[in-house]
Amino acid sequence: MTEFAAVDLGASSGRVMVGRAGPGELALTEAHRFPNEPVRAAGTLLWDILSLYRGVLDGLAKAGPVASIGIDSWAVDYGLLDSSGALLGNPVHYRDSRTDGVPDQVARTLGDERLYEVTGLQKLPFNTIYQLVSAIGTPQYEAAQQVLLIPDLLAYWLTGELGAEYTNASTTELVDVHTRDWSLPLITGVGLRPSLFPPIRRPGSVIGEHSGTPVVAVGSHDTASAVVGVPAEGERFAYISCGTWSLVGLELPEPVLTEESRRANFTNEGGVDGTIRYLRNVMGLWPLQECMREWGTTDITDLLRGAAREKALQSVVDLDDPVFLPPGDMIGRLVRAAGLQDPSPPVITRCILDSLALAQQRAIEQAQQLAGRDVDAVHIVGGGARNELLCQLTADACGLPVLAGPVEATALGNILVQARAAGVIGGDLAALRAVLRQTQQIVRYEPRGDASAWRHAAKRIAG
Ligand code: LFR
Repeated sequence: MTEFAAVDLGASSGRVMVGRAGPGELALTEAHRFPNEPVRAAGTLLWDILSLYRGVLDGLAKAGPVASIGIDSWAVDYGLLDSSGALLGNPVHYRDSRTDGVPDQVARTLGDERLYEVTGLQKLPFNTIYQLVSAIGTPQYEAAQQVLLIPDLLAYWLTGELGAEYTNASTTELVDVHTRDWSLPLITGVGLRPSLFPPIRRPGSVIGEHSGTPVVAVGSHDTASAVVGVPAEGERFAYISCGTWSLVGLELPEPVLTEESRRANFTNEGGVDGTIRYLRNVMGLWPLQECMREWGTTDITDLLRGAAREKALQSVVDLDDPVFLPPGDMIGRLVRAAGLQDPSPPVITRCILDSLALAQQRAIEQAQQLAGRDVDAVHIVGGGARNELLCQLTADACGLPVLAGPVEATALGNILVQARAAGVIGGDLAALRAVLRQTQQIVRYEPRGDASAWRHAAKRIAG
């Protein structure tokens, strides 16, 4: 068995995991976990990137000797480097409000239809394109020589090598989904400098070395690694990578770029091995995390027990509403949107979970229609796979079996791509997923009752 280190940075914590892999074998242990606490300074919400890098270095030291290192994180955010390679300020958090109004401004220049034709990306206010356009004219932007997405920035600090890993670059809304490379017409069309963007690198390629250990490009977008980590058999499956976000969709060989798909705001993000991650961002567990922060509790078990005792579908909200995107006063926003009379923690938790199951069901149904592919099962991976109530409600809402696990799909996807690059495990994505099915615990939830109550609830929201 060979050991690999996966650096996995999430919105609320970072981890360095050690994966042991061999033919038919795959096991993970956590070497180090550290908090990821954004900081608001002078009115801007920032990532504390040096504290994250400190966590990565400490974690790699604790992990000990490994065959290689792979890094993944959330998407879209970046650091700017000056001509000496120094970082120009802290990366800004995608939930910061600096892009307010920018998507409409860019749409007026380029047109949303053209943007979708070229990139296939869903329009999210925080896509890199909008963040960069909002930075044009600032001293930082004017001094910048390179833009590096978060995992590429960390890889640069570890190895001294510049590059842009493809799956994550695909989330910028500046990559052409046809050529799978930077779109120069779009970059210049919005007034950005093409020289800012380093060459694209593919998952599985060697980036460089850190203290003699190879650093290997993986699906550096955490969701791309999570999709590798979905233990599905065949093609007829939907996945939900459920954590702070729920990324809900299908794996396809080609993008879907129809007008209906654009209107439904489905994205065609780049996956490992040239696949397309056809999905939509659903608000995920973020609203619950924010409420828990306001309630001052970290005990989700107790909340879920209370929520399970509440009557189903009493109040639902449209979790796709961008009103829930920024941090702060989440309870107030939910109470107002749902018209809750009794905003106790169990009632609010149940409202969030019912609404999330409903939003997930809607995305799965739409993805099937838009892509013309039916599914037989829904895989839930990531932290949400631990949430039994959410898994059951999702099965009920979809009228399909839910297969929950692994919780650590992202780190496992990261390790699998490294293990394959090292020649320790062979094969295509199907072969990698077969290893997951042999080695990881997966829990099956059958749908209960008929889904009509869910359809009525969906109408309540739409109406
Ligand atoms: C999940 C994720 C999503 C992306 C969001 C913001 O962690 O990477 O895929 O849309 O974070 O980057």
